[in-house]
Amino acid sequence: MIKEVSRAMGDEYLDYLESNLEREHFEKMKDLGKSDMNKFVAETMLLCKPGTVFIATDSEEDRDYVRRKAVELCEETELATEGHTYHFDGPRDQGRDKENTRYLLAPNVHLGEHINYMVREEGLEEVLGILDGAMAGKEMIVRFYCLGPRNSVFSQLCCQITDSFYVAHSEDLLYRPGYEEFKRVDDDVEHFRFLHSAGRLENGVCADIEKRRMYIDLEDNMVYSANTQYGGNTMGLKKLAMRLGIQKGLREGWLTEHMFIVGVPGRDGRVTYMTGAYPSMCGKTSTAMIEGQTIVGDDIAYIKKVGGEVRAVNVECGIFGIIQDINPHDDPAIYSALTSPAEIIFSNVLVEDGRPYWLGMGQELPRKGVNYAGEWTAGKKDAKSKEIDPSHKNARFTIKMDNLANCDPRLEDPEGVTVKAMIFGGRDTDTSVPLEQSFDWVHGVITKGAALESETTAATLGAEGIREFNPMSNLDFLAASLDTYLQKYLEFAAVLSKPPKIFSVNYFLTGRDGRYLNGMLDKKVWMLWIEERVHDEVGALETPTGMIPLYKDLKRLFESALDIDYTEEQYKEQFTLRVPQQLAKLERIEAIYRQEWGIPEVLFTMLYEQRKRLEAARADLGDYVTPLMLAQL
Ligand code: SPV
Ligand code: MN
Repeated sequence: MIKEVSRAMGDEYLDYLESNLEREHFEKMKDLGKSDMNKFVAETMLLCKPGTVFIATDSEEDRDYVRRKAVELCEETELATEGHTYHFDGPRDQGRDKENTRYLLAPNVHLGEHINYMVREEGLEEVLGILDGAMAGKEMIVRFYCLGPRNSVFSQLCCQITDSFYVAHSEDLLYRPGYEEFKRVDDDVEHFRFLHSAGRLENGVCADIEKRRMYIDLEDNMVYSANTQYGGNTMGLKKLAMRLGIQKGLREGWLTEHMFIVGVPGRDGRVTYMTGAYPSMCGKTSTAMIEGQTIVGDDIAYIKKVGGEVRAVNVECGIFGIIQDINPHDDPAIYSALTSPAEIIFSNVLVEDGRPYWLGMGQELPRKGVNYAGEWTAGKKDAKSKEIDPSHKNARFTIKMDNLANCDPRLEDPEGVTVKAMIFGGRDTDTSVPLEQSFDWVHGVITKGAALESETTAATLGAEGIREFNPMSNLDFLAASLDTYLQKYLEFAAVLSKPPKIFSVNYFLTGRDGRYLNGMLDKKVWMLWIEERVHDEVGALETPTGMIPLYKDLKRLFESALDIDYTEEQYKEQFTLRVPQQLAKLERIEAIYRQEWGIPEVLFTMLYEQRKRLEAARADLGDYVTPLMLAQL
């Protein structure tokens, strides 16, 4: 086991590397000059027993090697357009596996009802056992990256070891190179380490899926991932690093959030930056890509207080985005990027004749091709007699941000961008209005963030369409108990004279006939309203749950932004307060927090006050309260 080896080897890791690495690779480790990294690489070699080892620097040559090997080893296949490749994960490996993703904790540490964890010693024994010899006959790749812009207070150094060239290639597109950055910093700078092995492969996919494990060792800033290929389980720097980032942020007084960052255009050429947290597959990337805006990030943000302001950076510099429903009408910017020559990996799409196809792409799909389930023809069924979609709902694309025409010029700004608004959104078919501002920071953190619910999607394995509690859209990644997370969140902006304003959005509200009440493009109007609201340029109507837009402002914005005649009837239906549903939600949320320990009392006070306001509105105006009724009060 890693621990025993380290005791036996004392300071001799570099000697071990010298004897066991090819000269060229040994020189790279020697030049790096980091004893912790020597130890990590040597111990992983002893544990995983790879056939060969490739140490990658930031050089174009090394990036090229990774790209080439991914194709040579058939982890990726070239498509007709230059730079495009595709990759398939196994049929049972198409999303994040929440059940087998666990924190490893000391026996006396508990993180509450909603977080998956196990005793550290047991978890380590199990996962190290699985990884023992896992790279036999394979090449082990060692990659150094930097989360956040380089040379910044936000920079977080990471080392990824993997035996998958697809994983290494994806991370090369998604993260900033970090070899030179590692070289530059002191030996004791905190870093995150990730070890992944796809394990035994059969026909190019993981053969031992039942031994799929993602174990996060919070004590050691280290994550183990085995017997899986799907990006969300394997790319250490994505959701696995997010957990280590959450832990570090809570310790140091900053936030790691499941948020996009966008620049929204306003009057006189100003750009207002906002962040938004939505669970996976709820419109986060498409909101970040709205036409006219500039994108800083689509998935993960580090958020810090700098000089009395809230500032954010994109942890990543690429997108691992959902491809379904990207078409020239709804997402012209991404569609155009995905159909132009550039370095792009398509995963779990349908491929026919060298071209990628996906559901909702705005054209008819071929009736045959190849997908993650093998040769595919329309109507093909799986072992459970369920029809196999041509492309998986969680099929993805991986692309560097700077390939996008709307990439924000401040993506690499070491100071980040100033956040004026934070938005929380979920997949909620029956309760919340499409857009609402909270009364203030505390009301927003609690009733918009901590009370967020959303229906499950194909981004994680398991049933879809089930309403789940998902505070800040971050529940899957929380590396702390809910009480600690909430307390720190509330405190984060308490000292600021102008904290970001908090909003909620809901793109999925349905009417009585079950049809969505909003079009895919309406979110552009919501973003523009938020932009004006942040600058106090529009009024709002107070409701028991927050502040909603006035009809006249939405009418103006629908017309100017989308050339749509937004009717009063639509406004009324969309913005009617559904009191019974709101009350039921409060009850659900309160019951959840009552099960936890140490939840800040203010949460219960806020929920209680909201309930009282709703009950008063119901007594005066009935179950369904239109904006007009409220305006006439
Ligand atoms: C998500 O599911 O939230 C994603 C993709 O952004 S994954 O890498 O699977 O986390
Ligand atoms: Mn995500």
